[in-house]
Amino acid sequence: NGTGASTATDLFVVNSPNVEYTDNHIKSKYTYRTTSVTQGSDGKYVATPKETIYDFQVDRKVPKVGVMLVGWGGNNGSTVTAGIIANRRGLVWETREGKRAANYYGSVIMGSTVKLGTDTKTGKDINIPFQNLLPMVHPNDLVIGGWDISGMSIADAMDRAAVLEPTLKDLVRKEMASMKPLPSIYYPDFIAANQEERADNLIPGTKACMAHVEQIRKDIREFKAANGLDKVIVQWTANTERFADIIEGINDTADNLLKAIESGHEEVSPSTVFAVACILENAPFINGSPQNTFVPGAIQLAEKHGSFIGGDDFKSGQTKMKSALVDFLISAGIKLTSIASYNHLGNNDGMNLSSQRQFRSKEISKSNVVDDMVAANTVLYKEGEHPDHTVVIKYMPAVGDNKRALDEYYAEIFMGGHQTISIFNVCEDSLLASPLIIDLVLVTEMMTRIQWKAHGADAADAKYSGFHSVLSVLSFMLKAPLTPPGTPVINALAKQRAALTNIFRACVGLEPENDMTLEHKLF
Ligand code: NAI
Ligand code: DG6
Repeated sequence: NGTGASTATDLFVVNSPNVEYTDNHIKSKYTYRTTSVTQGSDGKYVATPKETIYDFQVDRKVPKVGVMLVGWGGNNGSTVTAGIIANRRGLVWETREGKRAANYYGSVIMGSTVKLGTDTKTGKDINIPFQNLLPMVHPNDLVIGGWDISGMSIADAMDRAAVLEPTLKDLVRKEMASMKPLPSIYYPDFIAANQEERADNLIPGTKACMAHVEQIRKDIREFKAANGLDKVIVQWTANTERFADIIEGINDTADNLLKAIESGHEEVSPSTVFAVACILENAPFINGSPQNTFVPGAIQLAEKHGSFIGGDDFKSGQTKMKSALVDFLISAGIKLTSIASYNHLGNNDGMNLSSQRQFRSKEISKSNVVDDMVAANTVLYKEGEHPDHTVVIKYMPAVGDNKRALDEYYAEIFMGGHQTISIFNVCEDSLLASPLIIDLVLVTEMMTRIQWKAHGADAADAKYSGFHSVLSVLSFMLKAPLTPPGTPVINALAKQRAALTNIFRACVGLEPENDMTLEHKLF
């Protein structure tokens, strides 16, 4: 139990013989119900209901948590920092539309609710804030730090980002002026050449080496000690890098990756060096950008050390809309035939992405987001058939962080007809990404306090384990969800949210939200 730990006050208790509350834990015995399917030689499926019983154990002590952002001085880094300070201090500021108060809109954990159940008297749904489903860390309590290759204070970085209202910036500037990013590693070949000018805060060396890994580990340890933290979670919100080549003997296994870092191989990216340092330090590491930070060797290393990793690429506006809309169209039986996704933006992210190799990383992560929904509908799509899908990104300095995203969805409807849906989405990119950064921290931290074991004959001897190192439960917030090797990727937004909600519900012994509402249908 660390310095700042506190026990969360529960908003509800579960009244069930399968749930036990102790001072330190919530324990649940949970029956996981699935359906096993086999196909006979006649082509007929046989579906067999299956039950697996798990014991879950949730640590109720809420730890004191630090977040270290790689790319702290960027638009996302400075905006999320100002946002947390504003919330912590309950700030209110003037805008031309009147007063505005700090909020956590856009955070699924802080801004949305989940159904707890149905009121016995009125029959109405009782909904509670998502944050109260389990004893979670409050974002106001997060201690923020991080690295940036640009040495600007986070206050100056906030001005450079040009995202927040001047009146709000004035209220947080003093506190943020004392926040200085730690020097970082810069291997120029991985990000656009147009970023060179801001690289003035560097750890010496321009390719991977163990000294870089050790420096990052030391930074994490020192940040933890200086702030009396129980845990540190690290997130990459730095520039999009180009993809690293996957090379046999270099980054294909954990041992090879460590050797490649030792020998200074040029194909190891800065983000992979950060990931390796975090894995070795047992600090969860989340990749908010699209590049393949988690080369096979990095995933294997995380598995070996039981360290949590998650990624890739924050799913903020255009793609979040896409993973909801495509789910709607295809699950409604409408045959989506093409998606044209265009956007332009004028912030530093846009400038970096104006370089082809960095754009390519983003193009990949933005393009694969409908695959599972298409593959699941064998009525509309033949095997291998796929809607056309184009992704265009243009750098337009004048619009700054106010990204414009235009999408055209073209579909085939009943009897050869067509439906065209056009979307024009305009908003500050960093104001969408910041709450995701918070959600990723809160959920990741929570996952470090959930353990499970199979409930069987030898259950008494069985030890609890953590979830798999690759936290696919974070996928609601990410464009190209990383999943444990060999497991399916789910992009459909509603399924991603259901997985998150229902895993949390299982931990307190509640059934999944099934939306059948039979109580209102069978009288
Ligand atoms: P930004 O360009 O404003 O910030 C990136 C920061 O990273 C810069 O301050 C830069 O100096 C720093 N940096 C670059 N390489 C570094 C390194 N090796 N170590 C430490 N710092 C380094 O970009 P922004 O808008 O904050 O976005 C950050 C990342 O998040 C980008 O990769 C972007 O593609 C990704 N992203 C952003 C979304 C959004 O809605 N804003 C959504 C999805 C992903
Ligand atoms: C332009 O596409 C810049 C990108 O960094 C995006 O703004 C970012 O990836 C968010 O994309 P989306 O599709 O989730 O809105």
